[in-house]
Amino acid sequence: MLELPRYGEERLCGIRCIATQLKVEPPSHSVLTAMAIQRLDAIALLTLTGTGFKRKGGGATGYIREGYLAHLVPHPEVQWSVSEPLTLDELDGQDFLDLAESLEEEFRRVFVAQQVDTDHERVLIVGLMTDKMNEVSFNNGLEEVARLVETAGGDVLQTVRQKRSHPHPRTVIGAGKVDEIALLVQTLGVNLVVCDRDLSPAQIRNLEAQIGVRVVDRTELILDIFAQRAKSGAGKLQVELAQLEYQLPRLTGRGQAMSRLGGGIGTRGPGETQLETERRAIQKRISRLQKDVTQLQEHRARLRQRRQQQSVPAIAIIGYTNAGKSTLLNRLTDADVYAADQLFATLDPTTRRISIADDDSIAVRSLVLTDTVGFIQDLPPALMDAFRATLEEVTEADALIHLVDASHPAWQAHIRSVMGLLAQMPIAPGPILLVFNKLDQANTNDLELAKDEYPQAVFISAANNLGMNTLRQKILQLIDYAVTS
Ligand SMILES: Nc1nc2c(ncn2[C@@H]2O[C@H](COP(=O)(O)OP(=O)(O)OP(=O)(O)O)[C@@H](O)[C@H]2O)c(=O)[nH]1
Ligand SMILES: [Mg+2]
Repeated sequence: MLELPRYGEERLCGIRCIATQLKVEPPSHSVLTAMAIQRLDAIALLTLTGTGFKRKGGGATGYIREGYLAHLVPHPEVQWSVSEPLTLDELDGQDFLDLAESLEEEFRRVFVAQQVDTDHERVLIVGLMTDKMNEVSFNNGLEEVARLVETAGGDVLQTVRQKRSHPHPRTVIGAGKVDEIALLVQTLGVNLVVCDRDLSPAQIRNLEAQIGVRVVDRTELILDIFAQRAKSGAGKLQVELAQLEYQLPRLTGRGQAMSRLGGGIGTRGPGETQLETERRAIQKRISRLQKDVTQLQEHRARLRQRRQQQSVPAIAIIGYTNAGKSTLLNRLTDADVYAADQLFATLDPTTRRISIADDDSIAVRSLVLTDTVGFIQDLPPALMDAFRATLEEVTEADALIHLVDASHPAWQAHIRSVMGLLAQMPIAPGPILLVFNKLDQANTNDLELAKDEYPQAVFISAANNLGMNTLRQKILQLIDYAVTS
């Protein structure tokens, strides 16, 4: 298919296409799709009838008797309009300029209405289910991507799914699906496509070229949310490092396109020189930030050492994002940490001291409790590295509370993800107390299952103050165990 420059969703491309066919039949779906993707002004599909006579050159000629006229319409459900069969005279009598102008006028009105409607990104999510995945985890993953999009401030307009044995090397999804998406992008006014898996720089480039709007992968989406959330200096520092580490290997892709554009004298086009400069600048900034993060790590280590000298046991609350970690810290201490029904509400760790009275003796024990950044499945490696200072709070704690949202349909997968990420950390964490939260919202079957599978676990509702005394006593046992073991 011919690649034409794109004119945006309020314009047509200024080209009318005439095609011929041998049978009298309306334009096929693929012809109409091509018209929509290229935003052609109109297509006239002419039917050649009669065998005609053989010309010297060989090709048969025929007579044009009738044809169809098709053009786009600014309506999300209809997309295009196809005429009844028209005679050649009728087709000839069409004022195409007038048609294109009035259509553009209508497109513009719809486009402006969409823009006024929302200043959020209008997002289409693409999910690929390969042989390795099962339906449930695939759908949970897609739902999570949708929540991430909403958290980042986008509106999910539609989700497109495809099953393939393995990802297409150039475009992840198959060519037909790419066309379908390109069409949906046009008709729905989508301005961002988000893929549920990580993409190579080349895949992003190919998809963007064929779909015509920006394409991002899951990691870029998560990094974007982190960038929005980072409030403290340390948070911003770690996010910037993660973003640059993600971008650096991806610069090559854009660089090739740039050097092709450059085409200057000699082997290095201006684009390439610029790319080199850009890469060096990024590398320099990365080393600078790495040093800052190392300093931050040392600073945190000194704070922890001081605590250890005072022999105050430290417990970190960890868990999947949105499990209720901050709500729990607020409930147990007088902290006022931001807690909200959002993914990655917390980026910066908050540490608070609490005292717990032991039910069995009159003693009161002091300890410090730290709330940390939430985990997510397949946490991007760039984030794992950049957030090492924050994550060290986890590995350096004397013990962990692993909080699980028992009301989430994927709670079992969440537990596996968190345990998997813990296993990747350079230092093995201390003993872990498993705590199921949102008892008030969880269904009975899930609670039964959780009790069966994890008989040692504690069940609470941090928001509704349920099971908190049991939890406090379990925390005391946990620190006794951690300190003596
Ligand atoms: N129904 C119910 N909701 C709860 C409970 N505990 C927390 N929540 C809600 O769950 C949402 C997430 O709570 P947070 O405390 O922000 O969760 P978090 O684990 O700190 O999340 P991140 O910082 O985003 O990783 C909030 O809307 C809380 O009000 C509970 O016991 N029951
Ligand atoms: Mg939080």
